[in-house]
Amino acid sequence: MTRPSAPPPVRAVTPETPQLTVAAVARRLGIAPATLRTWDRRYGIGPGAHTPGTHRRYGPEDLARLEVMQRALMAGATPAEAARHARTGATAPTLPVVAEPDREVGPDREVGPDREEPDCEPGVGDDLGRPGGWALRLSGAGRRARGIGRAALAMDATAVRRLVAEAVEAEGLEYTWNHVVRPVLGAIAARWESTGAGVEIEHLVSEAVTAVFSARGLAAAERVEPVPVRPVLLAGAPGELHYLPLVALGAVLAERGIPHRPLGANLPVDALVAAVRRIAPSVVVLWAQDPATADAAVPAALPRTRPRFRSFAAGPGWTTTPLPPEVGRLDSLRDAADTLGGLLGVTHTN
Ligand code: B12
Repeated sequence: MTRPSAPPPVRAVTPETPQLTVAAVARRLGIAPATLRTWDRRYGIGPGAHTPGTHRRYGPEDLARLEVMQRALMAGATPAEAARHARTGATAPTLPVVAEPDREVGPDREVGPDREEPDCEPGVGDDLGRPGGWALRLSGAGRRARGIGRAALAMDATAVRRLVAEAVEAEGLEYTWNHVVRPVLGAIAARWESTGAGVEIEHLVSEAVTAVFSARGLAAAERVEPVPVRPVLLAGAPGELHYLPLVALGAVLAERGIPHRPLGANLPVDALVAAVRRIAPSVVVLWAQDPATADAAVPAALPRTRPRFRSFAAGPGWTTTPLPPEVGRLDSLRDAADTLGGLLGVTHTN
């Protein structure tokens, strides 16, 4: 029996090689079909074998190049930089987001040859400048938020998590929460409001942020000498599924050495009461995002314990709910961390 003289080339384009349409590739990357056409026209990142007058079809190598381009965009490159990167065939972009701190890269620094480029201005992934559709409107946000927006639209959970972790590492928890995570969440919510689409993206980003902030809090708890005070209890009000801000608060408290017990979203009243009895906290913080879950009966149901604890209502839901004077209000991550730190005698300089 004779053996074939050489194995067939691995990436040869044969009639069986999958050739994807513009729509299929756009779906896969989470970008607008118009953006794909723009990348082709403007940067030459298109199907290798496209003849004018015929439908574009993308093969595996074209797709690989687009993925390099997209990774570069997620890392904060402009489309022109990302395209250069993709054309040179590099696989692991080393991009300015590492060299340039996010806080120095305002929107003005991002203008230039790509200013009119519809694939990134004014919304990430926007093809027509309309709210909703493919877009996440992040025009005032920095490179990190825009990169996370792109990764989120592509539903690339690993990239979202990595980019959030990089932001925390470089900029710290508070900055990342206020200037990277919140703008992305706001943009996702705006897209949902105008299109009704994207709850899955909201979930994906929430999971990634929770994972990164929780891991950071855990690492801090092992590194930072704990302050000898009773713990802070963090809970989402009954019926309330929003809890991310308390995840952020938990991580910040851990960095300040303040022990806390995170009890998650939607904690039933009887469970909250049982937790207060068992933990004997110094402070209880109750998050309500929605006025419908901001029920004054919940803080009122908390048992009177000795030693006593202070309770705080946090989140926009409580804004219109009348609360007894002994229940304080917390307005922001900084306000919450500083107020609790002050109460517990933990001073923090920043
Ligand atoms: C992430 C998210 C989710 C996640 C929550 C995951 C989690 N583990 O928390 C999931 C997917 C579960 C979810 C579900 C829903 N959500 Co939702 N969600 C959001 C989103 C995008 C962010 C929420 C958040 O963390 N906000 C906190 C910060 C980011 O809000 P902010 O306005 O920037 O900050 C203000 C304050 O909160 C304060 N602040 C900021 N950070 C901190 C930190 C601390 C410690 C403190 C004290 C204060 C503070 O400062 C700001 C000034 O007020 C918001 C949109 C948004 N931008 O808030 C919608 C939003 C809250 N959701 C909304 C809705 C409608 C829903 C759903 C009903 C349907 C849906 N879209 O999926 C469900 C069910 C909710 C329920 N029954 O509880 C609406 C609420 C509308 C309303 N009633 O007011 C919003 C506003 C989206 C929208 N524009 O329509 N959601």
